[in-house]
Amino acid sequence: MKQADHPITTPHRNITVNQLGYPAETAKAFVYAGTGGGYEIVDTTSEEIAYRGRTGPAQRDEATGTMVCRGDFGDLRTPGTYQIRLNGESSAVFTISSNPYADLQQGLLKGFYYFRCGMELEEAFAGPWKHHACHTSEGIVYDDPSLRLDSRGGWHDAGDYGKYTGPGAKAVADLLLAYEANPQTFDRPIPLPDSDGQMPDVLHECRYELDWLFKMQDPRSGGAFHKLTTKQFPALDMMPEDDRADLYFLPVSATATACLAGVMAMAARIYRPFDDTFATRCLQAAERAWTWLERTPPHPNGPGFKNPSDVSTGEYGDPSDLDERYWAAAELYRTTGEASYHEAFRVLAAQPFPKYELGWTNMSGYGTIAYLLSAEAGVETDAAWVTALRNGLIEEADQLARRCAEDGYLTSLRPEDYIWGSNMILMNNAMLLLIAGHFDGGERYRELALEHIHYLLGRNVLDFSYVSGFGDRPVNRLHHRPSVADGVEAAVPGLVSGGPNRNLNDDYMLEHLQGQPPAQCFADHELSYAGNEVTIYWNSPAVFVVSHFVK
Ligand code: G3I
Ligand code: 9MR
Ligand code: ZN
Repeated sequence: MKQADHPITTPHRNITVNQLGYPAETAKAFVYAGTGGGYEIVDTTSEEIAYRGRTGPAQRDEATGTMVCRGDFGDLRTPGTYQIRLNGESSAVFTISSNPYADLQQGLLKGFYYFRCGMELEEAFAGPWKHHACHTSEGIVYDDPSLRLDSRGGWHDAGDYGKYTGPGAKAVADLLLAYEANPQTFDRPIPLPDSDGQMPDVLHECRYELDWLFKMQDPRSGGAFHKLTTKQFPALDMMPEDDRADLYFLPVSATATACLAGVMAMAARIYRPFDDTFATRCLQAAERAWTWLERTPPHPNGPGFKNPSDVSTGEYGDPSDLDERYWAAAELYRTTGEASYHEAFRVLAAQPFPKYELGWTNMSGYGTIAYLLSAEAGVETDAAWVTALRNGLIEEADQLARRCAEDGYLTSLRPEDYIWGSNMILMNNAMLLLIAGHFDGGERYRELALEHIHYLLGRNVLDFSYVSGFGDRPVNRLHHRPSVADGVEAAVPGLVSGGPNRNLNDDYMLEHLQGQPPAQCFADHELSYAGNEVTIYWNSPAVFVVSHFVK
């Protein structure tokens, strides 16, 4: 494998910082895996000492299994380039500036362009990561092989080339919410081949996925096919255009159908000012999916979608469809104001399932957000439900805040949260904190959300920036087929790695990481799909979070 010859050359450091730097007017801290003491922060331009401080006391940190201490240097606000020195050790060189994450936001969004399927990625936009059009053939309908349908477009899910309805809906929902929350931060063109100077690029990018999601609606029933994939994963070193095995539309599932309804109803609202025809088409798709759901009894306890025995690509099984239905009802109500959706929402809200989750297994948080935003927008809502959901949201955020105070690296991840895709949990939690902050009006949650960005960009025990191409020690050997196969030394940039996974769910981890503490169960290696893969729905909450800190 070509990247094996190019291991990361920057050595691991014990003094860890956000490798991209810190916004000037915020709290700033580094974390040191060691016992600490007096430190200096050197201005690397003048070589003069800009700041002196002492770390706090060292404490044992459960998730990382190390003694850690923290140095707070929020008072240092002068824009510049700095390095921390402590006990003869040095940190990465980082900046303090007014707007340190503008390129990161653009890069994370550009990541979606690199996931695009069905079109050539031209050098003008893709640089060395260009490739030919892939997966352009019709897909075979699994439960009626005589039926073949247009399947082209959308984003690859991850390091594999499958395309899955639910995960796609989560990714679009995060990006659309990011745009709704901070539209001005999306003014700068990426640019994309579809940039037109009218509609922001984030909406062009989402439209690429939405255009594909239309194709996932079964023309026979209005339900949504669960996924579109080959029967098996292709080899790890295969470029997308060389993956020519038959593509199958796997059977309709309720979770996929509800996700399609939710995201289409959302899109109908957001695209309305830019493209009336497209918005109407989105709404029709959402309504048709909802009609399918009305005909189909919910399954609160499974079974949900199961791979047929001859299919081994991602299953994305989900025992309950109540949360996806809840999301769909909330979005349809927010967009149309029709009483029947409100009633459906209330019935679902009364069911005992968590209401604040943002993962593909539980999309309830999107429903809660939609309902609370409806109230804010003046759509008629139930005061009792608004109060209960708002209070519940704040309670969740308070719980996350308490965990941040207990963690050596200042995040809300508990030792048990370091599982497959822990960086999604990290970013989802930060997202929840920001949304709670929106409804609560305080600054505290926002500050905690920023600590999660610092972890993602290098202030973690492994001193990794978990975003390819960003920071001075980024992950580079991703489990991402194009990055493995394209012969380019640098991985496709702007992709969020899954992160540490204490369950060691792949052979590479089992062989190399036995006995490691949860937050150290990670290797930057392409064979480690349970730690170092990338997905659209790990990138998307990062876009949401980072957008809050871009000017
Ligand atoms: O829900 C349980 C939780 O209750 C339990 O405490 C925890 C502890 O182990 O596990 C949780 O389940 C995990 C589940 O994800 C939910 O997040 C499983 O352990 C874990 O194995 C499972 O991993 C998923 C993986 O597929 C395998 O099914 C990842 O989330 C999911 O992101 C990943 O998705 C793959 C696609 O199938 C194919 N494409 C690539 C993509 C990313 O790797
Ligand atoms: O590449 C696959 C990745 O996208 C999935 O997340 C992962 C788990 O389903 O599986 C990967 O494929 C591996 C397969 O499961 C086992 N044989 C090796 C494959 C990687 O080349
Ligand atoms: Zn493709």
